[in-house]
Amino acid sequence: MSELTIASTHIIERYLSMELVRVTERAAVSAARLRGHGNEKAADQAAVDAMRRELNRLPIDGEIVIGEGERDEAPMLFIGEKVGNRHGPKVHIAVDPLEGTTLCAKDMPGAIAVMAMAEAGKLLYAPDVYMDKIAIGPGYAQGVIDLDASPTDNIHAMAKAKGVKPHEISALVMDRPRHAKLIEEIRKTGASIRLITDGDVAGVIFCTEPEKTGIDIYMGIGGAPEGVLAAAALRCVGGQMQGRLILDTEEKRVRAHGMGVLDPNKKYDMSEMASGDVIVSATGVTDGGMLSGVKFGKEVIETETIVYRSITGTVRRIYGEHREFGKFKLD
Ligand code: VTB
Repeated sequence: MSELTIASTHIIERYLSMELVRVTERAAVSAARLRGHGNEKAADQAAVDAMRRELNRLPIDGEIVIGEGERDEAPMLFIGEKVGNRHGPKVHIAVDPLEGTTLCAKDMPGAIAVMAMAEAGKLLYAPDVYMDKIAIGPGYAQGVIDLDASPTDNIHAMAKAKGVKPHEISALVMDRPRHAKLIEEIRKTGASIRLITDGDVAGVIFCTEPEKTGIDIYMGIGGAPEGVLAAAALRCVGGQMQGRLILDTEEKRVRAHGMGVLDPNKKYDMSEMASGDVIVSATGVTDGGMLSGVKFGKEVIETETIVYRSITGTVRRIYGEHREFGKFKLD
């Protein structure tokens, strides 16, 4: 068993883990009230409002680095917005108040409310563009996978590292026309593919428990904000991930440059996307493979949350039974 020495000056106070749970619980309950109503915008807005209100109650001097978009396109939780009561540690925050808005609007599996908090400067300041990503779970030698290798080579390397044949490897890919070639190439190796319609934060996290989820490797292009959130979670439990921002227009390159991305082709390693002490919390909105969705009872609202902390590698699953419904109302 490994021993851990934690320098008290270099960590986020651990009680903040529970505070993050409260934040994602509130966002999830607010979004879940609009589950299955076909209105993505309304569900997202409800989650944003709830998350923002709770964040502003926290004893932190926080800044959103991954949020709903840039200031001019997002009235709330925009990149650069200050949150918290300002009486606390300087922290940077990544939020996706409703990851999988379509999943929520259609009441399909896998919508979650998710956020990460780290010491200031430790999360990648990523614009809201696409990111090419590859990820695997813990227990493999560093460098098994490489974003610049072909999908065939990555599947073969993964099979070798796991001690199985390529057809025993299962990849998770988002079901998008842009992935037609990727899917074709993976299938040629004999590996199987689970296609998901949305929600690749959970998709990446699935790789950390292959025995449970059946997923060994994540491949393909999804959102950059979701990439940073997934990297933050993966850092807490181990695993490997690489990502590259897709800055395919001059406008995107200029925007990214303004946020500190000096090399538009840079391949980011997991710990370049999230380093230092990171806490990640996610609460289920709809039922999914990772988390149960919010259950509304007459007397009790039930939530399920998973909270990770990188410095200790602790993962907690917190089942909440909420009896005081007033706290979910926005004042
Ligand atoms: C991606 C993915 C997300 O939306 O951002 C996707 O990372 C948007 O991609 O998990 P498309 O433009 O291809 O739809 C999600 O699926 C949900 O926010």
